[in-house]
Amino acid sequence: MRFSGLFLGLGLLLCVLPARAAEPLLLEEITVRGSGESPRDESLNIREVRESSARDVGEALQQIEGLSSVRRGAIANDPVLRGLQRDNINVLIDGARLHGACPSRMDPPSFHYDFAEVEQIRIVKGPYDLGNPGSMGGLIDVTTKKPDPGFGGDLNLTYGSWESIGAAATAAYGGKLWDGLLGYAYKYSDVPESGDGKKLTDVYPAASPNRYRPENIDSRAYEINTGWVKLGFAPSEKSRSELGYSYQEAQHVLYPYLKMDADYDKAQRLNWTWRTEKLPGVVEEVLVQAYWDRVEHLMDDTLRASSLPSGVVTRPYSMQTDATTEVYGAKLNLVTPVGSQGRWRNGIDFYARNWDAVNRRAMYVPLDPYRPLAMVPDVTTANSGIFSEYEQALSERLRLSGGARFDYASIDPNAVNTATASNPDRTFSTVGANLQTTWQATETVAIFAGLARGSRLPDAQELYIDVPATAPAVTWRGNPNLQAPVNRQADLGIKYNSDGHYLSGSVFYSSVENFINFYNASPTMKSYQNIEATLWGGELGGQLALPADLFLRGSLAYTRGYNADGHRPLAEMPPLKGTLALRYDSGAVFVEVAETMASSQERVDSALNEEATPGWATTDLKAGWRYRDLSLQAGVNNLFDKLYYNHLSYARDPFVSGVGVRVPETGRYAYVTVGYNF
Ligand SMILES: [Cu+2]
Repeated sequence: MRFSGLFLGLGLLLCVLPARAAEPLLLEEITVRGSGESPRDESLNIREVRESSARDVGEALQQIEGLSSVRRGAIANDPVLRGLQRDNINVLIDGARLHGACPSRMDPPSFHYDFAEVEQIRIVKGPYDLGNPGSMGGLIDVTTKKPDPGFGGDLNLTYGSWESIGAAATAAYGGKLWDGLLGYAYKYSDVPESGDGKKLTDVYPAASPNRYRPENIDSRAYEINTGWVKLGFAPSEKSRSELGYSYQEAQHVLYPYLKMDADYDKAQRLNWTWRTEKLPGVVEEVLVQAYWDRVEHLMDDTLRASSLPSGVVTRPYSMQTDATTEVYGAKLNLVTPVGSQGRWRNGIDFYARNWDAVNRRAMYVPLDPYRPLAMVPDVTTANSGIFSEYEQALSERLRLSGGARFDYASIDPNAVNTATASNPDRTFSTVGANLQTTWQATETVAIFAGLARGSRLPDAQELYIDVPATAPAVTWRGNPNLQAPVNRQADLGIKYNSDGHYLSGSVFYSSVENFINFYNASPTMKSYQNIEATLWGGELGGQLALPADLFLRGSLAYTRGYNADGHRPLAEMPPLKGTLALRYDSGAVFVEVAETMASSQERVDSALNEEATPGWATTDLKAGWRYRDLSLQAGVNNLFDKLYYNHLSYARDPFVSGVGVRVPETGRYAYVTVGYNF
């Protein structure tokens, strides 16, 4: 094994170099987790992101109980929160909306930035975020790094199996008046192998039109360059203005789960904020924000057998989708203190999103091959919202908060397609509200209860997508009459927190009126419908400091989804999943072994030909060492090279890229990371 040398090297270094005095970093984290966060709020800090060996933010988030992800290739994990995904949850960056362009979600929002930009990720489970429109199932908000005072920087280099490389460098200067930050990241990987030693691109039967052409089976899986810059200006200690820009270009991203691969994704983000804090007695915080982002995505089947030249295929591809999405938005938030115990937060916000996808297929109209078709017909969504929430401490131990949010939105398709005659402009009014209480019952036990209502807009794809096909092939068409779903949810949580350990448990029940469900409208038509759905479940998580610098961490999460109209399970629900990890951490050296287990998922949506998935368990091993500004880390994921399948990570009918073909998870993955921080 090519890594044995590196591990030996790491082992030698550990023996030779003096370890730094123990730093109770992990203990501090446990204390923060235990006391600072209510059971429905979670966060992932940069240490955990860095340590996770995950290839993107979506993958890193999986270590939080209640979060899982859909993966369609070697990268580009799409987060799922308590069984809800896509627009059912908000995935934001610095509070700004960022959407992917691909109608098959090859490029989910969290794909468009690099780890090295991230400081912290905040997660709100359930519809308790009123500060943004559309947090119907919850919120995942990524906070990017700010420069620390003085000169500083970071260098990180990861090398792993299948020639995977993750390299990132940032340089920053933080002055009294001005600060700035520059960053660059590069990611690359060949095609990973699954536990049976086969490439993920080598899963198709020899006769499948979706099989990779022989010369592409062993090609690169992705190559991504990201650059970013941030400028800060602080005219006083209490106010700061920040302007950030980032550009990311992904090339040659393979999606064995789908029928096409991405030629490129080009993502630009521009974000400006101005924040003033602590104007005595009047204002606790004022935030003004304006942002813009744009993603271009091109995918085709050039690498597959379906694009081999034939009577109809006269271009390098037989199908191609050229997609673009653009968002601009602004918000104004104001937090005012009320007495010594109250806090009143108000805000207005606006965003507009345009989404356009043009599809070209050789075989769609035989007499006019490659005729462009408005797949997502140049749709503009404009949303304006206003919210108000109030928090009051009733006693030292009891806090109460509540608020409401109103949104008005218009959605207008601007291009003509084969469904245009029935594509009306739509308007939506949505309401969100919640009532929450936290009761510190004893020194160590806190109880949380919440009632909330949240909503979201149907997206342009669910309303207007048009991919016509000649029967018996299946047409994929939006439903322009969809209503906005409304989630009514109840949450109960309990947290036990004592010196060096905590245990947190929560349960939720959610009833979604007009849940948007993908379904079989007829044997030759797939579309979207509003249904009544219920979801319930819970999470259990905890960390425990043991003697001799040992730490135990465990988590368990379950979600059950039910389609009350169809009297069957909801599609794409994660199975029961848990993790148990034991870690030795002296502050300078750590070693961790983690076992991740998922049960089988038998609850499937038969109407979408969803198949049951067997359970699995994998073992991950990692070790790290820190000396002054230098850190070294190595690990092996899926140590025993198990062949297994993630229930969520394959495309459902009709997008399933070959009858009966499922793409397994990756096999044994070994990596080494070197970090230098100054
Ligand atoms: Cu795509």
